[in-house]
Amino acid sequence: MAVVRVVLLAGGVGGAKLAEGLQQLLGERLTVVGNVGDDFELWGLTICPDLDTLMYTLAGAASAETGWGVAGDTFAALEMMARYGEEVWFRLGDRDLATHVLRTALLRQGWRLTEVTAHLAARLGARARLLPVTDAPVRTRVLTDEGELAFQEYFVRRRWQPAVRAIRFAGAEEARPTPEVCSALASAEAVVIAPSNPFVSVEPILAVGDVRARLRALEAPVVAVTPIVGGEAIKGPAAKMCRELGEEPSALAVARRYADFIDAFVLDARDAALAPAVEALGLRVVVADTMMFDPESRRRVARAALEAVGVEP
Ligand code: FO1
Repeated sequence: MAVVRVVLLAGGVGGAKLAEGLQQLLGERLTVVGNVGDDFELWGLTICPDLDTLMYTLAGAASAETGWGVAGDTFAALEMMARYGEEVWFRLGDRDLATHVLRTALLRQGWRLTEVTAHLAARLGARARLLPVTDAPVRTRVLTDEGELAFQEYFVRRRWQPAVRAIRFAGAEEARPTPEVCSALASAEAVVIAPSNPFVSVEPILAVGDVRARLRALEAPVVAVTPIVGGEAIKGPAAKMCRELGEEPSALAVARRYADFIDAFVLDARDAALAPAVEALGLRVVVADTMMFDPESRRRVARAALEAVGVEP
């Protein structure tokens, strides 16, 4: 049987569910390229929330309640930080903390983020390959009606309440996708765009160097799975951001944002009426139930995405 290699571009929680579904079908033939725009530094530690969410989910170690962090984690270190008078709005668990301590130590020894991520993910037991899109620092900055905020300040501290006026990815233009990302894309039979937030999870990946141009030039088909169903985000602020940035929140709006580099689009069954409008963008449409709440439904959505680009796992 031919070896099928698939690359998934993904943000955090929503992307991780599809990553896990694809991993069930493809195992090590799956490469997941993660967003680093929401990375930040806290107490001298390098924190990579989306890479960690992907890693914990692929390794079966993610918290089922939140989708991020480690299952069964405790917060003793954070309680101690609070006693020292530190702000503790970012809930770093004790086990999760070990990830950040080790990552930071290895980076200080000169490892690339790509190498650190591969090491941690392999030791935890992820089967798919996990790659940061770049080893260079890229930081998502959200311009709101309360001024410009670092991504986690906007997302976690302010619970995505300030109205968004614009978003920029500091460092993305100068950053380059890693050689590992470039060769994974070049040898992929298909590329899948996860149902992650287009504005702050997928676009910071596309904004790194020439990633978007590479996808546009790719011979292999590219398919995106909708993150918006019935005009609402499956999770998080995607629909709210859409409205604040002057767009109608819909799966069609997402398909339009990606139309220059995708070939196919997976619509949710509840949005089946949008199929002709998405097809009019020149895209092949597959209509499926896109809800992912257990291993079986994750596998089902993964299958729909592969079917949309004619890949048989
Ligand atoms: N998200 C929250 O809403 N609150 C938190 O306290 C929080 C802590 C956290 C710790 C580690 C980690 O890897 C992720 C964490 N997240 C938290 C999730 C995260 O920051 C966002 O979901 C992503 O950055 C958006 O994709």
